[in-house]
Amino acid sequence: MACFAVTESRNIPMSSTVFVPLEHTPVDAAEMRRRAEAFYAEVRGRRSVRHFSDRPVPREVIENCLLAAGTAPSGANQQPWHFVVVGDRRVKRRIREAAQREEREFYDHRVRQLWLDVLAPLGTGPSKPFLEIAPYLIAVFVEQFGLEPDGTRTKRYYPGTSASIATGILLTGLHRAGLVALTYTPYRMGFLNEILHRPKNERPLMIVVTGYPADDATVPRLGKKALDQIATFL
Ligand code: IYR
Repeated sequence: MACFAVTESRNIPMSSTVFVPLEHTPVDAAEMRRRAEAFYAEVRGRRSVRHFSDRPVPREVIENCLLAAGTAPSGANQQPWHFVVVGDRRVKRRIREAAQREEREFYDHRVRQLWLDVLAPLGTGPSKPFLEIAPYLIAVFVEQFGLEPDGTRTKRYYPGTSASIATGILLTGLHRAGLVALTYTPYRMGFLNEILHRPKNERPLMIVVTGYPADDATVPRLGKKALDQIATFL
């Protein structure tokens, strides 16, 4: 039976959600400091890696990282994300070919000198061999709107924000598990819907390339901003 809260002027239907006690283990301040420090030490070692080994990765590791990603908060708890995990060689090859077509267009015609200057320190170019070498490509899709079987569109709240938070947790999980990853955004990504058979209410957000690093992997020497550059305490 529907439940109503009576206000002065109208009846507001209340959700039938069951509220349960929060499960939360209190931590004292010293332990909290230790944990926060340890977490920072752990995540500061994460790097975007473009040189992968083809060494296979246990599928359960990816499954657990995706379950962790799926715990992310989302607008109205709609969980507006979908992850397509590509391990199949032929599909990876098709993605590489399509992505390189887009990147050639980008690097040859679209990119402005300024952006080339910004990208230059990363050493990127139109060739993307890692898309075939890495054991898994995780294509992240954002559900932009709900699609009922009869074609009706329903609203999604903050879908891009929500899927991005989930992807952050995914990246942290992969790093924690001992893998490396790259957040790869081809210049245009529409080809991912076609190759991976995703419906038109889903927009590709990025490809998370993951696996073990190549033995001779290198990364650019880059810095991160200091705390006072990224945060203000009032
Ligand atoms: N998608 C291109 C260009 C590129 C864009 C950004 I923003 C980067 O941080 C890195 C690369 C490529 O991957 O080469």
